Amino acid sequence: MSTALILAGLTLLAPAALARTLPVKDVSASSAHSDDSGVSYEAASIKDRKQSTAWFEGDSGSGLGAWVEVQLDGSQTVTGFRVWNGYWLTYDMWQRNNRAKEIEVLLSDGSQHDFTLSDEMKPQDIRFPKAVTTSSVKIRIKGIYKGTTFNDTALSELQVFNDEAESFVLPAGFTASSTYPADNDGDYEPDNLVDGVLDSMWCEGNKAGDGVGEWVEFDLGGSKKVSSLVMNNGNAYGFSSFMNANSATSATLTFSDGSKQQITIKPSMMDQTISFSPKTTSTVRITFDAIRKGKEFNDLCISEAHFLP
Ligand SMILES: [Ca+2]
Ligand SMILES: [Ca+2]
Repeated sequence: MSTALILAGLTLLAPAALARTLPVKDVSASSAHSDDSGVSYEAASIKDRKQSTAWFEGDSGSGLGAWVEVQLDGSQTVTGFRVWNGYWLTYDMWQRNNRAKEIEVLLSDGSQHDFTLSDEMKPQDIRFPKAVTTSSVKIRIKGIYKGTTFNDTALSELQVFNDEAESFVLPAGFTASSTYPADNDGDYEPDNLVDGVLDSMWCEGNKAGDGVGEWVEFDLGGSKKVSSLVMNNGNAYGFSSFMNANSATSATLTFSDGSKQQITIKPSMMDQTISFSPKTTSTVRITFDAIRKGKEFNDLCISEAHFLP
């Protein structure tokens, strides 16, 4: 991911990482594409917490001038946004469809900011030169990177940020016992646990095991209070994906003073909050003690996980 540096197994979130994700109330677009089988790539797909679903403009050309707009919860201070450029279903489909290059960002006060996106299948953080106050963020496509097969332009996901502290304990970095190697669907690095996206995940990469004994450790970037773990267990892309991969059913939390607590995890991809005895700690390691086996893949995946104070 563009927000991460990977150093000898330690994944660090970039220091300038955007901080608090702002809720989006509504999404609209100049047009949306429907394919021959009736599948629609509507504007709402840019805000559904899935990187594999996209808004596609439905104009007759390559999409120059097409726009998508998110409405925030009233007037907000905004410092930037994160965009998943192109169609992230698979790396192959990302290459075959257009990606946005030059974009014009229009705010509710009528101001306009121009940016150039890079042509890579990584979430991109875009910062305004200084904080802006706006109730909406409209992205108009001014230039494209051409796909190899199709002439439609896609954006898969968008998050809008300000610089206030995140509502959860945002980790400074991660270490993991093992990580599944990147493939045509993307990567499985532990920073996928805190990207707010349900179909990006950390998966353990121990070929011999089913996930029992594997661990992921959160570096909290200093001493912080934690009292619960919010999780989307397994592969939370959808029900069949969830059933196909391993999910966790119990784990041990190990804190920086060496103390431990055991937690029970529901084998469900839905949001769950697991409370434990509050602890002030600089690291939390989650070691998985038991799993529910998937039908197809014998790897343990976790889609989202973060600690609340
Ligand atoms: Ca999406
Ligand atoms: Ca995720």
